[in-house]
Amino acid sequence: MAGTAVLGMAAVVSCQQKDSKNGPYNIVYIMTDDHTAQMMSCYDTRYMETPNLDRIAADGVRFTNSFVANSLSGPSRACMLTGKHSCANRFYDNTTCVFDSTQQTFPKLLQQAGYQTAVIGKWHLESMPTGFDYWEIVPGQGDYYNPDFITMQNGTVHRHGYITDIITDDAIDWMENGRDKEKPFCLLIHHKAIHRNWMADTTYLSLYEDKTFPLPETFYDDYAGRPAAAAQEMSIEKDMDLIYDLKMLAQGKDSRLKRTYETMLSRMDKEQRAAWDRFYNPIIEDFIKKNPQGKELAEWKFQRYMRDYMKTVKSLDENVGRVLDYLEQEGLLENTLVVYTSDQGFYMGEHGWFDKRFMYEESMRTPLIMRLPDRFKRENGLEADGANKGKPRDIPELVQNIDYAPTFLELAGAEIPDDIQGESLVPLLKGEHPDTWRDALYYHFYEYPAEHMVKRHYGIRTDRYKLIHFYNDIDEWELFDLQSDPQELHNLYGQEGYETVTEGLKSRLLDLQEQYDDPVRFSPDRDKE
Ligand code: SGN
Ligand code: CA
Repeated sequence: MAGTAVLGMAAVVSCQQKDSKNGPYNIVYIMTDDHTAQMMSCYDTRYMETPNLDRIAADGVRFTNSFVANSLSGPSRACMLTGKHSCANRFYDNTTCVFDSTQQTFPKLLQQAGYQTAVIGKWHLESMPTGFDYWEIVPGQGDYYNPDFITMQNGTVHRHGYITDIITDDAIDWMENGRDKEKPFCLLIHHKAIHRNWMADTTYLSLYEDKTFPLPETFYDDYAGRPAAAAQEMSIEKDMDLIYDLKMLAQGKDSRLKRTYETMLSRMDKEQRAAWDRFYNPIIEDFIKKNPQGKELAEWKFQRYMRDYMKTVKSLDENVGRVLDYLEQEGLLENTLVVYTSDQGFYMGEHGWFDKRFMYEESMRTPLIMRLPDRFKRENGLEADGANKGKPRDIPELVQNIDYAPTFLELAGAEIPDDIQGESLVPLLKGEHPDTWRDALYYHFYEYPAEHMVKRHYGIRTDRYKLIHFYNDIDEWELFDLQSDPQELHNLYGQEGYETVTEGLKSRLLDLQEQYDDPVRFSPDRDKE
């Protein structure tokens, strides 16, 4: 220990040479699972405060029209890594696909450009990560309590604690001790939270219990004119499991997912389990006493769902705060882009649902906020004046998760290969609004038949309209005017007066299917018959 002071001095000196403030930008990309914009106060103030996420937006930008290409974990991650739609990266669904890890991804291209790359947390692509100098991932969906991690040597290590804390600890540890500080870095922090079944850290179990949330206006949607919406199995009322999802272990009836929940509980140590039971047991007793039925039960489930989800977000927000504090303390904010997004959006009771998958707004949308490097802001004349300080700058253009890869490559000064289908967001980050920016987004969801029974569909979303085609064991079109019907309740397809709009959208849809080379296309001729 005697040499610590001397070593400390040396570290200060060499630190000044390292982590160059003028070199290529670092990227810290934080992606959560199933965290929807409704549950972030920088997007929506109705439900909960997320002060640390709001810090990211306040020092940067908030994309107000950010979407995914295929609203499901693995596919979304594959789109993000490759900058390509599912049809091009060939990871269509969570259940049958294995990511071809030999294909081009942005981490590999960043490595070639001299970056150190790392991914920590949920991976969910079946094959092992490639293109990373360091990785540690959770198997499959991972566990909230005392999770296992697969490490680079393919060994499984068991860790004690709550997953959101552990992922953050390891991410900070890699930035501090694991990386080569002479090189720019790109760190992907992939949280398991807020994925089902929303198991909160015991520290936060008591939060939000005094709150009662208004039911979303569409909670009792009857799905009239939308048969695919009617066929789903993701209803809070019918499909949300009392034991597994809402933790009512001994409420009398058994359930399909009881065993899964018990396995999760069995991972807890004595103290964690005691805190868990202390909190949930009185709620179980009260539930048994009240024995709600029908609408009362549906609404009881909604309230519990909201609370558990929010508690899980709370840990996430706190841990994002820790990452921001670390970057600030180390002087890294000068030269580091911090991105926060989710693998897709989520239903918080809208249409009566939980889960995602559909091309309808709540799940196709995904939050996207970025804290811009201080140097980037200075160099692009983006420093907020007094009045705007602390407020995010909104970017309204239509953006999609295939855009992240080219954005990071451009920021790194690397070339963007021609086969990347996304567009770099850098011009938008600089405050430009190019006339040539895309006017429509393409979407394609494949995982059917499968859990939640959301039928296969593809579609197009413009600023104003959405046209969806459900196919496979159904052949149904839906058209929504998002301006007059933002909740997507009134299917206008085939209605008088919408012929021209429909024709135009179909033709643009076909253009997009050609542009992205999607072999699944509708036949315009057959459809005219
Ligand atoms: C699990 C969940 C589903 C969820 C999928 C996909 N069921 O299978 O509710 O839709 O993951 O989610 S569970 O009983 O295992 O919790 S994704 O975000 O990974 O795509
Ligand atoms: Ca997800």
